[in-house]
Amino acid sequence: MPAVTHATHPIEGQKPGTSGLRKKTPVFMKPHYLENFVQSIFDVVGAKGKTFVLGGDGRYFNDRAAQVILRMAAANGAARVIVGQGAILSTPAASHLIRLNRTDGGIIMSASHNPGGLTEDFGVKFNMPNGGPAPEAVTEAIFARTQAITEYRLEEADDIDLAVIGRTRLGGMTVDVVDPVADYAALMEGLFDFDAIRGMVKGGFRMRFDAMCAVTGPYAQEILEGRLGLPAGTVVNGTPLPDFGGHHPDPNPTWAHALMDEMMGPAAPDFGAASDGDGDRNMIVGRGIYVSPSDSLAVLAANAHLAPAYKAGLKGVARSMPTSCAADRVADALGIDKYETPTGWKFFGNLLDAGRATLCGEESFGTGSDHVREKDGLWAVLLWLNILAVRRQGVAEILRDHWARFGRNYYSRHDFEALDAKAAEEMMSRLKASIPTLPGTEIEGMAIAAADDFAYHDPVDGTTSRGQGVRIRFEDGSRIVLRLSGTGTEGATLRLYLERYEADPARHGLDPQEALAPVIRAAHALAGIKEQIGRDRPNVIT
Ligand code: VG1
Ligand code: CO
Repeated sequence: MPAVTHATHPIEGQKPGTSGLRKKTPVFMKPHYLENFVQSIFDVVGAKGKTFVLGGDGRYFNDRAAQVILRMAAANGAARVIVGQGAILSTPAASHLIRLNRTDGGIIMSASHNPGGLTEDFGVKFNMPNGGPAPEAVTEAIFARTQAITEYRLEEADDIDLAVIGRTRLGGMTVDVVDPVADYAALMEGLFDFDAIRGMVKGGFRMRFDAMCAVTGPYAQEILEGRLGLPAGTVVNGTPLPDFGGHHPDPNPTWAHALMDEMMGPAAPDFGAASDGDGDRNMIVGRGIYVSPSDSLAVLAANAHLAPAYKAGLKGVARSMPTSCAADRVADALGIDKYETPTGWKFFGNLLDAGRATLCGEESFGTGSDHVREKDGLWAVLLWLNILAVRRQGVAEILRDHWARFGRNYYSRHDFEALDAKAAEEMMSRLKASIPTLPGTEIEGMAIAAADDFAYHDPVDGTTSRGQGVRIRFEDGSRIVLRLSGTGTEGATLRLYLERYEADPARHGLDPQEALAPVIRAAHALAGIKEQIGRDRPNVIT
């Protein structure tokens, strides 16, 4: 059957954001839309004779998009595509398969934590041969290509049966349909002390894992219930659904409220966790205590040596700029390198490849290590379980010990969603213009020590990424960060990040919003949020 060349024309706005291209599903389903973006990827990275990995989080249109991408890969001369059964692969599992099979990269179909369905979101991103998201230079080149494209190639062929594991052919290309879970589960078993965790489970340890009807269900069932012996029913919402059961698959206290209610209630198990649409995020909750992602990164960094894979210690710890400085305190205490990168996992890739960082994390419920090149939700859960099993303590005890030793970085993120994009951009421009006048001034009784628009100089490849968010540091060490989201699909989203350090253990039990009240007031006054975007309250607080 022939490969056919179709004429096309550039489509507005196919610019990849923080992680790939995300749009409303009907936009992706428009004639030529998916095809243009995928052809642009192949035009930039080259397809002839290459091997790619393909999979997605199972959301609406995932199965159709997979068939189109396979036919395009074949028509562009790819030698082989490894695809997860049912076109399913979690983002970290895709990253692992790309590395394990030494492939030329992979295409992941996901809009991550954004809801799925015909009226919700879809997304596509390209990952490099190292398993990590394409760096800015590559996504810029892909975008430029979408603006100049005139044709795409598609193999005329029937659908491949992706429900059946095994090898088939599509035109001149080999298609290997693989078990999406097996290799990933084996990787996890090699990193952690499963015997110690099994022992803890035998001793009565109980947990709840909320897969939010998204991609991690099958992974969590196999690993937690299958290999670690946790009782059936430990994993809830474990079947991936095209609309995620109507859930917003974002593991935070707002969207995972059923899990939060259980963990704060009288019948709470020892440990609770949730993951997002594509399985790269995690939320950690102890009995009666929520662990902020920034604290989770710091605790994992301080205790990682208790797991077999990290027993030699960490080379360094990297965090995204808006993530709290709690991990920096651990790095300083351990005498290891620390890095501050822009938002988005793609910026960790070079540090991981160069062996300069072992652990990475973002405030947005993302943690990971050099075992893959993506953040990894289940990995974080398993590292926590390994630590709990070795320390024989509960989450609350571990967290309080951590704060007593390092101090507590009170932290919160306030999101203002679906804003008028122009108003939000104007607010940011005004704020940026005021940066030089800020140091040395006072706002709401707080003295500003420094302010900038964050620019990152990659220490490995020497590139610079500018305009990554406004940082304001106060004399008392408190911090405010403001940036616009790069993953939203409706208007603009303002993210306001707030942080305050507290050394005194007597003051470690405050409610974060109370502890941060002066910083919140200063942020609103400084940016003129109410006046500029017409909101005085965030929609989501994490
Ligand atoms: C958000 C988070 C960022 C994360 C990104 C992708 O980006 O803030 O930390 O890397 O989502 O996560 P933004 O630009 O909306 O702030 V996921 O789970 O979509 O792969
Ligand atoms: Co995600």
